[in-house]
Amino acid sequence: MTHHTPKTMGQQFGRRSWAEPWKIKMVERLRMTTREEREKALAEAGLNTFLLKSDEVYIDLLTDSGTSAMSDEQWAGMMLGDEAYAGSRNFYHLEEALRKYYGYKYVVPTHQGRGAEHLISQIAIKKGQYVPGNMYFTTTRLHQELAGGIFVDVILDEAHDPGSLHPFKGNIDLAKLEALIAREGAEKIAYVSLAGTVNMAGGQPVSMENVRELRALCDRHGIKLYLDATRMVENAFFIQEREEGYAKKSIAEILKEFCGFTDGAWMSAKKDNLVNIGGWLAVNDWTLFEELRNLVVVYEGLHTYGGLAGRDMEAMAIGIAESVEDAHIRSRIGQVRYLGELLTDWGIPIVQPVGGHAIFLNAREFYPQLKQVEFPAQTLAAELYLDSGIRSMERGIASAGRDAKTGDHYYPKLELTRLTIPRRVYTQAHMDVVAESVKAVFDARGTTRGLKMIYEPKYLRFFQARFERLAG
Ligand code: P61
Repeated sequence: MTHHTPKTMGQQFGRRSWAEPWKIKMVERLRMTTREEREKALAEAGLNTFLLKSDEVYIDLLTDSGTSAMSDEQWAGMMLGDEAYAGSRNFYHLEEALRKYYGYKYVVPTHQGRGAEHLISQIAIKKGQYVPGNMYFTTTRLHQELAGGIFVDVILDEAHDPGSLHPFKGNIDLAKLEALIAREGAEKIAYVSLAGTVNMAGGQPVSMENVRELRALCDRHGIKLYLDATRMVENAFFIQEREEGYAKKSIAEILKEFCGFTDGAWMSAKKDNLVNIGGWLAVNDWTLFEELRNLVVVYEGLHTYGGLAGRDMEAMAIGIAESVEDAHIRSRIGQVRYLGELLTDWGIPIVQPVGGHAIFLNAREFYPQLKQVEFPAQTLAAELYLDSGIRSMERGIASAGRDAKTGDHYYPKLELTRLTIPRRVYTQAHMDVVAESVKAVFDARGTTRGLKMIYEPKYLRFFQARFERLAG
């Protein structure tokens, strides 16, 4: 037997090891399944991972949304819920945290991100106006369209190329935006919809330079700039790491500086903010705030709870403070990167550079034998589940939906399967299991067949669609 020298992770990668800045106080047991059980479960779910029961899943990488582990302090905060209908003290804690860390003046809580998207879209978009943004997000674009807006993608071309190593693939292409304004006129632009990081591009960041220049451009034309701040703390990490002049600034400082260039933000607090439910809208303009807090009463609840319990707002206020700690965000993104490094080293096609919240497998390269209408990314999600019980999410043609005018599918350049990492939930050993399962599916890719959609809902079809395997 040859002698094997074990190596720590840091040694393998030529650096000192990092570890999570927390320890585990409570655990949730996982259920393992047999291949036969998974075959049956997947068939019942119409080969759609959204329709699986979570009891049928081993490692759940469907999403990082609402799936984070809260800290003991957040749980303690849940016991301090002030469930008054109006003026709950937890709302004021939340408002204070948002003012301190994001810097906006006025805050409206909502039940989750899309509640906030609905409100801002209804108020800030007039029918027929354009809403330029750095790549679409499913719910964001839908709410903009439901309000009569026309979404226009003005992200850098590099964002649509899974192989481009541009450090800020989330940036807006200012020339594309200028061209749109020149063509349509500034009054036809509702606002610029900026997301940091960009989920559908692979969790790719926006640079401080880009938002600074974007602000100046918007000011020149009198256009408002609103931010989807859902993963803006993760975005701040990439600025600290990659942008000149930011290495010594804290995540909290970077976050506040970035938000300072925008007129307001909406948030799915289920991501960065480390809670299981919640969202918010925050703006600097009093008149806009008055309209928002009036509309929130119609759709969510009074403006001091917005569809949330007092305890939810308390957990969010505490989660916001925890989320901007440098050690937290370094270990969070470090874990995602660890998985990415393994897969990259094994020659498995993923979106590069690795983003903040997930690894995005490039299903087009995985299955070159499949046409896009045969749902390569959905196929890959199904195969991964069958192999190991790992649940991932399709982010390709099924997610993109249909063009309302032509009725045809949108054909996104990116055909991806997302392995989304919940915050503070899984260990490095889980990442090893995931990596090995992806490799097993990759090794068997030659004989894999595609899918056809046999049931298609009208809105956000990917959530409830059903599929069948194409005959061989
Ligand atoms: C996700 F399959 N994201 O990534 P809400 N903005 C951004 C998000 O990532 C986001 C929302 C707004 C989810 C959940 C989800 O097609 C899907 O709190 C950048 O989910 O309402 C949510 O926030 C909306 C999964 C949403 C999907 C839509 O997993």
